[in-house]
Amino acid sequence: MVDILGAASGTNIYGERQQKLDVIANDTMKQMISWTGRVCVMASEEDDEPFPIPEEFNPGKYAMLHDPLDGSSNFDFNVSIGTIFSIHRRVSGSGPGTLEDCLQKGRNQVAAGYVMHGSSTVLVYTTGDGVHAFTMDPTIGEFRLINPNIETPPVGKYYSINESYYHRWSNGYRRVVSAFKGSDGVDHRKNARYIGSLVADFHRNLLAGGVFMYPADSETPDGKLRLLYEAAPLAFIAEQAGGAATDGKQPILDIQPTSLHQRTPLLIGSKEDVAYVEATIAEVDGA
Ligand code: FBP
Repeated sequence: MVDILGAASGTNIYGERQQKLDVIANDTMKQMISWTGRVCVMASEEDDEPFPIPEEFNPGKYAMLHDPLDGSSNFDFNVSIGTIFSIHRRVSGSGPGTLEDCLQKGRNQVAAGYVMHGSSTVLVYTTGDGVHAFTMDPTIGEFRLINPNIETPPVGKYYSINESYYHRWSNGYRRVVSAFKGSDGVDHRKNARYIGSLVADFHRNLLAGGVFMYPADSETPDGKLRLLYEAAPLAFIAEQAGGAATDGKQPILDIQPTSLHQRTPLLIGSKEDVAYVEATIAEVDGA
């Protein structure tokens, strides 16, 4: 427990100062998974390049992409954070995997999930057959099934967006957020919740219904969140739970990745709420 909080010495490919816990989590994921014979390559939000599994570890048939610890601005303050993973079947031949195995559309995922490190440790995953949640029972050190076949309400209670960026938003997003505050009467009114940890904000909306928005804006023209490590795995879960996930224009799962660390705007959650936001920004900002 000594000396694990605060910033590490390095920066990641985004120029962000890595937190010590980022590095510990990233190393732990690689140490625990790379030798299992199940994966051929691992790609992490914290590593510039993919990590091809060496021959002596019997590279397996899956490519694994992960955000070892999401919610870095909350690490030191005991706020819920998460670990996100996305699994694809390899497309390259045998042996150590390649970048090609990582740059696959989200629609090709065979599994995706996250672990939320909060008041309890919760694992949520899908393999394309519904979404299931488990809680870690520390008395036996095992995850117990608590919520099988999760379905997200089509219209949700919450909206989640960092409103301190209001001045950077398009008029479309300003219209949406004021509608959620009741500017057009009660029709779209919702309660505001923003933790600043994507996994925690997503998990609440997955269960209670709601919409999380991290749009492109004047300072982040491509949005902030990472397509392969954050948006695509959560989009697979959202769609499997009857929700939706888009970049404002197209489903996240249909975006063909062109680089390992590409960002995307993200609009995710209850199906009708995502549709309402998309329709409003198309009407106000133009298609
Ligand atoms: P990392 O912590 O993995 O870099 O993730 C990005 C993130 O922290 C998300 O968890 C969260 O939704 C978002 O950034 C918060 O960004 P902002 O502080 O701009 O609202």
